[in-house]
Amino acid sequence: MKVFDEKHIKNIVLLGSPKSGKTTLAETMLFEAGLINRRGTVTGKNTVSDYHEIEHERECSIYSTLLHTEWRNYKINIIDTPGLDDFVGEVASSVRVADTCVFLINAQHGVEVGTELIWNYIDQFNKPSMFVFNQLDHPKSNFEASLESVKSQFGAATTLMQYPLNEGEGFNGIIDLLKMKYYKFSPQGGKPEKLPIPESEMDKANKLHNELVEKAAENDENLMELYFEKGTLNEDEMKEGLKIGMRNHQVFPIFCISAKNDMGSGRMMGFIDNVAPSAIDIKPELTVEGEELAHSITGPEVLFVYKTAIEPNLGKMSFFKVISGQVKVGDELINHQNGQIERINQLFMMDGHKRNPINKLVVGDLGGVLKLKSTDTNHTLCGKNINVGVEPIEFPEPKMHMAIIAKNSSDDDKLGEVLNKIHQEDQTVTYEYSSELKQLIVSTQGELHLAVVQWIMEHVYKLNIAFVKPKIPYRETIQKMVDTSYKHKKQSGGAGQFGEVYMKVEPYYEGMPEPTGVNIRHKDIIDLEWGGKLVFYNCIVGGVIDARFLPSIQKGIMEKMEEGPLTGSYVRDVRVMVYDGKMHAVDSNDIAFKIAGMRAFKQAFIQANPKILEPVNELDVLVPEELLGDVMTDLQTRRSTIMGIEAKGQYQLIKAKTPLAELDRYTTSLRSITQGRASFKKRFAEYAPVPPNIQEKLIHDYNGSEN
Ligand SMILES: Nc1nc2c(ncn2[C@@H]2O[C@H](COP(=O)(O)OP(=O)(O)O)[C@@H](O)[C@H]2O)c(=O)[nH]1
Ligand SMILES: [Mg+2]
Repeated sequence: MKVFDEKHIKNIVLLGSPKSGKTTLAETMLFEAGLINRRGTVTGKNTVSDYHEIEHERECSIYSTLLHTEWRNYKINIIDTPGLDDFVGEVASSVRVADTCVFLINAQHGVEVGTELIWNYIDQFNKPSMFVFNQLDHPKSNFEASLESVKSQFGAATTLMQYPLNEGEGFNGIIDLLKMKYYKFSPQGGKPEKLPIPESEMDKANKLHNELVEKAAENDENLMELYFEKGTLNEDEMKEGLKIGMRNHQVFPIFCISAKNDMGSGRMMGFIDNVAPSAIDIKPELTVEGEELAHSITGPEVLFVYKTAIEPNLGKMSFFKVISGQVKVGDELINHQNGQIERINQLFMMDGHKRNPINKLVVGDLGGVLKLKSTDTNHTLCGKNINVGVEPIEFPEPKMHMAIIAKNSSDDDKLGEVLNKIHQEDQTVTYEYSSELKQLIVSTQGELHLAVVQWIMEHVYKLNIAFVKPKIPYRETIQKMVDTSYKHKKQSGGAGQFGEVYMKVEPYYEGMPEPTGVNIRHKDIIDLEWGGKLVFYNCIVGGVIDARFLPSIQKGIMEKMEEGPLTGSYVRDVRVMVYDGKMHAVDSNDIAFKIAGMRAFKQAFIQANPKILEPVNELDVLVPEELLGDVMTDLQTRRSTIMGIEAKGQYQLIKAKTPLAELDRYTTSLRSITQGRASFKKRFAEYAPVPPNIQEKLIHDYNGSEN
């Protein structure tokens, strides 16, 4: 395999809504370059990019795939991504290592669902970007309307480079505004004829060409001067201006193609070769140490692992970008995160599942390496004389949580191990054992993502599993003060037990005054692991209970607080004053006082108007204006309190507080109410009392389950 030098490597990522044609375009780009001699199709389950069995089953991309093509002495690395927002983790990692984002717009629909979500990742890094209008051959293609939607969403930086001729079923032409040529395709597509622009298009083409010249001049003072002098710019000068504009995230060029009919991708690749920035043209990489690391061939050797795949029968494949220097077979590198030494036994250029061995890769290039022992996604590998960590990829927060159970209990132990492997491959799948809920909780981006996890567990790891709704971590507390006492006395056989306590139990709140009417001897403030406090006062007068028994009483209370009297949930925010009692010279001991403390507390708690509290989340729901009503109605059925609504461009931002118990499958239902046009964020806000009818039901269910 040929080694390309750093000036001749371009890294692009294909982004866009599902079914816009990313995978088809990737296939076409390989075919155009002669790297494959037959084009596969997504439905034919034979594309280079969608090679996983689950992708064949679902006929869509689920994983990001690294491929490459070669166009006029340049190597273009292509990362094809899934469009569904359940798999946005793959977008996050791919955008991170790409140098140009190629955003596909389905010309049938214009800007679609989930676009903002993807765009946020581009914007975050100000990545050079271009738009490609695909499916111009489709009978429903509407270039003008799609263009309008792109302009209104992405603003003045969108820059028309081409427009289509004979859009729709007879699509066969592109007017190129940079070259001022008419590209005419035969019905089979492929290499077009380059013709003069037809007379009938001249006015329009001239006008748009002039706009393009201005756009190219805008980004650089010298070009601006040149433009004022000459009244125009030549092609090279325009390319220079566009390149600067792209690098500064101020020009988003627009191209026209039909990926399916193999029309226009060659011209687009030519532009990527000549104008799109390569890794060495873009800003230095930031390290976690806060330093800049230049993308330089003579710099120290630094690799950044952006993706990990665990292939059955093959082992772990790590995908990396050469951030600086060059990597060769046989190199020994140090993992910045854990100090382990990794040897590069083989290096690959990747085309889907096809591995092309290569001896070295230079700065900017993307590649794969097999069987690294201690290296995961987001790790940095460093050569001698340097030890830096590249700023990690920030993966999105999980949106959906489910408890996982093995159908066969002998598989219980394997669950964690397999989930760990799945997490290595996809960091947006997380899992955690909740000792509170006594459930293993798996978190994903949505229902489809969860279905993929289930598929992998069953098909790859042969584990039969089910997902069930996680329990809600309720809390219990009280609402009034109760004064109570309990005598624990046991005299059957042997040594007896005796302990008697008097206590006041009341709700605790931050900043409340010290209790009155008691004699405070000692105060303990306990920050409970599960939130809230227990404040415990020893108010014993005249030594009626030995000080050494007070910790036992407190322990008894704590034990009850760990398993609340109403539903077995944790108790929080109570204050207890132990102010009287009795002990027995022989029969009193720690256990007796622990039991007395526990029972007195339980008795008081039940009389103190106890309340079940539920976790409430703060929701930010971003929704297109016309769907506001539907989303609000749905939120209201979920017992939400609407805190406010703000306008955000064409969107409305609803801020609400919603009980966690009501957020079951919210991702899915919001998607179906809005056809995926809304997004949301949630975070824990507070614990709040549940309504009386729900309290009754919870207590009833708990008592039922106890019997
Ligand atoms: N008419 C037409 N269909 C296309 C074009 N590109 C892709 N498609 C079809 O759109 C569907 C989705 O394509 P795919 O490449 O899987 O889209 P992706 O989800 O963006 O990767 C497939 O059935 C393709 O055949 C195109 O240029 N024109
Ligand atoms: Mg795809």
